[in-house]
Amino acid sequence: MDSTVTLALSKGRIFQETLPLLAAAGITPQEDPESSRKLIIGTNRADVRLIVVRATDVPTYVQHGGADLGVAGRDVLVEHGGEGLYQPIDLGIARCRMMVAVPEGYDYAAQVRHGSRIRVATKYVKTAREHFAAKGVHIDLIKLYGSMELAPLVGLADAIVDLVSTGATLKANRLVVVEDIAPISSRLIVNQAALKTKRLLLAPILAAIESAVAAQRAG
Ligand code: PRT
Ligand code: MG
Repeated sequence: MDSTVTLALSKGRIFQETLPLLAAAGITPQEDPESSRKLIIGTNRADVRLIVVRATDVPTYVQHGGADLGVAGRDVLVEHGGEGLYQPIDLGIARCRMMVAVPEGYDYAAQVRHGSRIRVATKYVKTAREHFAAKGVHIDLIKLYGSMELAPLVGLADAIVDLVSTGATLKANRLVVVEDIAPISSRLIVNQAALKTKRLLLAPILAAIESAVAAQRAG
């Protein structure tokens, strides 16, 4: 039986904010993915390794057993659908909000009142579909892979659905929030089969991360 644990992470904020939680579980990466080109990173523990993948690929790796554990934003998990994943812990990291935003001069409320079709650009297609369907607003969805903020500025869309943390990006592009869809944070996700077959290895790691999260929350 495979006696190693593989944790999938994305570079950037998720990696940085997961580090202290791993430290609490006694796990220290041997390299920094920002400076290393390695995609598999060893840790101080011979039986624990990290893999570095795109944020949107984390649930896919964990679902199919390419990794036993992963850290992914709720935004990414909603789009993935969550099949094959156990999602035991809200880590409370990489916090932001999923929002609807429009250009400063666009009268969103009036368009909604008149029952107009609204052109919405987003990377979060499922989230957007569900949000506007629940409101009974008809939309034309334009799928993008990044820089959603640009779409309304060049007439590609009337509105965007995107993540906002400080609001600086919206402000710099003269966009304003018109709806707050949901708060977002990252969760620890676990491959459902690994949870059984690697229980002895995984249980102490999950418990340590869970108490580190509780301690962080208590301040
Ligand atoms: O960047 P890349 O294309 O490689 O992938 P990614 O954007 O999927 O990864 P990454 O590392 O940027 O984001 C990983 C996770 O962090 C996301 O899935 C979210 O759960 C979470 N997170 C938290 C954020 C933000 N805050 C955030 N502000 N993800 C993205 N942003 C972007 C947002 O899309 C917008 O373009 O930052 C911009 C807004 O920031 P403010 O501070 O100007 O409001
Ligand atoms: Mg990004």
